[in-house]
Amino acid sequence: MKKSCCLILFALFLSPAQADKKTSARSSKPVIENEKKLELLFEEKKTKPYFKAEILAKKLGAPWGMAFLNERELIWTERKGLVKKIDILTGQITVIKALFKNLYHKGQGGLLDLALHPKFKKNKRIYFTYSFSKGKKQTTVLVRGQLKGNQIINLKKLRTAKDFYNSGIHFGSRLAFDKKGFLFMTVGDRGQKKSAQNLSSHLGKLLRLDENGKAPPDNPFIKHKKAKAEIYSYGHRNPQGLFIHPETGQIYLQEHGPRGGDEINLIEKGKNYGWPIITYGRAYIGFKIGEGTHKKGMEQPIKHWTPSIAPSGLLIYSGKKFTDWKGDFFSGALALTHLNRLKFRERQVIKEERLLSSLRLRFRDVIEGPKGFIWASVDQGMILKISPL
Ligand SMILES: [Ca+2]
Repeated sequence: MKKSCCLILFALFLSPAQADKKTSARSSKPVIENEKKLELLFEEKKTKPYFKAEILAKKLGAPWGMAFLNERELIWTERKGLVKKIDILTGQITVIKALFKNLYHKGQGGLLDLALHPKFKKNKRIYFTYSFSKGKKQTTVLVRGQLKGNQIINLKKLRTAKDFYNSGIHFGSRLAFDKKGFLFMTVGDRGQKKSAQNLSSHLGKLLRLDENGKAPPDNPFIKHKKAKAEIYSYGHRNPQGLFIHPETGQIYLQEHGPRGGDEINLIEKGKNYGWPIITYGRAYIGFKIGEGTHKKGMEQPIKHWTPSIAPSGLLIYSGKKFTDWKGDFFSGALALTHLNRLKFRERQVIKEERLLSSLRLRFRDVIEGPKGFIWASVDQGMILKISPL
């Protein structure tokens, strides 16, 4: 009421021509009253492409997974169990009410990734993964809810990764939809190495699910009596990066190795990615794990890092803002605190660059926004915007 009175008074002070201009601008596109100027954190002016990193939001919890709801609003999870969104033009942050039952927020556990349903615009459905506790044990679960106003309603558990263990580590997990509408979900080995090779367990696997969390009938182990029907690939340690290429449909999964041996894998249906039988890493106390780096019937990564960078979110850039970076892989690095960039030719890395390493930030997630800027979240409680200079 007050606002409209002010607008009328304001309009009275304008000449008719000005008033018209104002009205037409308002009707064609909403006017942003206070477009927020972002705080500059870093400028790269030595090696091309020149770019800058600015702070979209700070003093947050640990932002884990992010997605754009539309061109203006970015939603994210925080590990302690919060969901928030921000208007990227005004900087206004809104807490989204959501209740994640039995959330285990300790060690590496907590609220993890989120993904919007491919038809989110119509159905407002959002999927989340989190660490779920039952007694003294925990596992990773998948839930789905609906965004209504500023809350998530009808939260329902769709999938519980079997089995439960008492361990604060290796929950995974990332979510990604493919073009056909199937949902891929990574689950870590929970520190139970052998589980990654055991097809009757969901641990150390990439799962392929329908929109209701069920195994589609063409999954690779659907007819295998003792195997979990949801499994798509196995032999993974702790996959915290997953990206499905929007054009080629190729699935890339990124996982933490032990000491050394972090990997990016190009995923094929039903294949074994080797953990813990083959790895380029060693145990933290130095002894050898498994049988070496290669074995028949087990897949090789397309990239591995020793020493470990501890890769988290994964993005293959396809936007228009950075033409030099088109097709490049961006990985958030936690332990070695940088944004990792890889350029591939065929399946060979021809260039690796460690961006923003002087900031010493634990990069958790990295996504491309609708306009081609790159957005990264860091465990220090910030979300950054990366744009060309
Ligand atoms: Ca492997």
